[in-house]
Amino acid sequence: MFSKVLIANRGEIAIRVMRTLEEMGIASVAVYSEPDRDAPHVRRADEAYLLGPGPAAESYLVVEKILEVAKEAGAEAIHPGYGFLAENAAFARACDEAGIVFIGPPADAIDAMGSKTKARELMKEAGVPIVPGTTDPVKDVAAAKKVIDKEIGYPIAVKAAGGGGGKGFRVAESEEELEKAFEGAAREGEKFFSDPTVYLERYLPDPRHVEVQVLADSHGNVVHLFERDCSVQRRHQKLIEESPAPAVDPELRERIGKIGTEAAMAVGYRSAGTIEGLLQDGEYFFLEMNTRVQVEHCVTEMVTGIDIVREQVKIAAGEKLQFGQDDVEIRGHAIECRINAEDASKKFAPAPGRIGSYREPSGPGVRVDSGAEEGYEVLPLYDPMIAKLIVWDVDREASTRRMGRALDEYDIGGLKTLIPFHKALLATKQWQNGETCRDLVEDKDWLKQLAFDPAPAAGDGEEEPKVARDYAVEVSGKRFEVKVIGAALPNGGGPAAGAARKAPKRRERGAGGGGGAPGEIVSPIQGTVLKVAVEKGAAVEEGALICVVEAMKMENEITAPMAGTVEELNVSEGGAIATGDTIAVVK
Ligand code: MV4
Repeated sequence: MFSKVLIANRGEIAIRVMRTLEEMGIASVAVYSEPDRDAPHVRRADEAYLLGPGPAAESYLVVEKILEVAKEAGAEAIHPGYGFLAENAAFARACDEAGIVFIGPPADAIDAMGSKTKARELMKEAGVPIVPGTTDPVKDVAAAKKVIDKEIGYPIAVKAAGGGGGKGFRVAESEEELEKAFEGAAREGEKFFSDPTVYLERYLPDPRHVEVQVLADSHGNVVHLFERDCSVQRRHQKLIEESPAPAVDPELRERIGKIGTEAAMAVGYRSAGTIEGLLQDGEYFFLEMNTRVQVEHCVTEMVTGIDIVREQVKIAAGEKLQFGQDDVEIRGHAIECRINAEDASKKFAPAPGRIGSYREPSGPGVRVDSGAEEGYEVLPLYDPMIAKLIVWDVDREASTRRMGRALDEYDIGGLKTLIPFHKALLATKQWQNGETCRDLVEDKDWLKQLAFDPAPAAGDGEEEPKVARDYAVEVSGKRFEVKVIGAALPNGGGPAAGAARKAPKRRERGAGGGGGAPGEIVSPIQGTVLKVAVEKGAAVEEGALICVVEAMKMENEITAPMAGTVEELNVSEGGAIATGDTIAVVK
């Protein structure tokens, strides 16, 4: 098993992965962008390293930098989370070449499923039912007209071959709309995936989005963890997910589960993956495969009791699945609501900003996977999903009630979130009848009732004066936490700012504000004393080296806060030291 894993992601999923790693006794390495310096995922990790500026293209997507950090930190594996590099075959290959385990599928499986036409062809060959349509790209509108007239008919779905998740997806109700749909899909494919290739599918009028979670190890074992229904979505953004799917009975469950495992076997899959499909009138069609852990994996964890991330890590380490298909049981019903910083009454417009008050729901059957906290700023740079609220109860009705209760308990002040939308949607007849709610999420009048009152701004700059303050410092791009004890400086910069100005290289930790006795040097970190530079009774200059403490493989110099005599010295070379210990007293 690995001893240290890097998480190439941010927010709730980075924290989600770290939780599992901690339970497995594996150290976690976070990476972060400049605006994420103080983000919860950074503080949650055992170590953290700066990648670069805010834009993902300069930080979370920089393959070389991430691999460099993994090597420097000594991480044996990388978990990509979802989004960013999770389905980037080149990244998976670069990890292989660098001798670092990519916690995910083989790069070839990512490639095979990344091309939607190739995936359809593979699935067709494997006997997996696909939505009727083409498995080859369609070169132009004239060619499209031909196949539609001969084989598929209208309405037709035009989809980008490099697409997925609804990007590059257009519908033509009739031949008149074909050209526009074709060009729209091609343009979007070019824009998002640098590939204007499109293919055609019969457009199903009112399907349900039903997907199957699979796990495959490197010893040929494949199991499925049943299905999730993700039909409540808007502009292809899933909003609510649940397991089991309301429209799936035990017989259909077994059938689509088998489709899932067969699809995984057909691509030589390994790790956790999802087979997305459409369910229409009891017929199930393969749509695409997601070769990553998904946002909505949690509902499956709640009904099966299986930690999907833990299985991913074990599989990546070469372990065998410890259970077979017959051991997997589905129990009760789980629902997930995505808590996005968005305003549903304004076409789900992103609503970034600073969170004021923040209180998470808890109690029986409630799980919150969050990347936010009080004072956290939701940045327009990244995904507006700040948390996921997941509940479990014995059945769909009880689970819905529990979700309502948990949403009521959830207090997020200072910005607009989807909490009111979720409350309203779960209260509708459509949801209670297990409908897809497709019209509802587009219904302007219905959404208008969710308008927010003009909210007072979050109380900025009203922080209480603190005796102890936590600061983050970066040394060669690696992040350390420093607790500085003492009152903040009147200029508001805080003791660390002053210390940093005075001694850019030799940081004066724990000495800045003179907390406790003046001249008392308190250890800001936990570690091992590598070197003691002074003797008891020695005269020292301000800024003189007292000792060197090694923590997290970095050497930290502890210096004298003022000139004087070393009256007390409590450290010796090779000794252990804890945060808050008095190292020495200089008078
Ligand atoms: C479809 C479809 C109808 N026919 N494909 C693709 C991406 C995913 N976000 C939804 N997608 C759809 N693909 C064909 N051939 C309808 C959808 C669809 C949908 C499906 C189930 C539940 C809700 C949906 C909302 C929008 C689009």
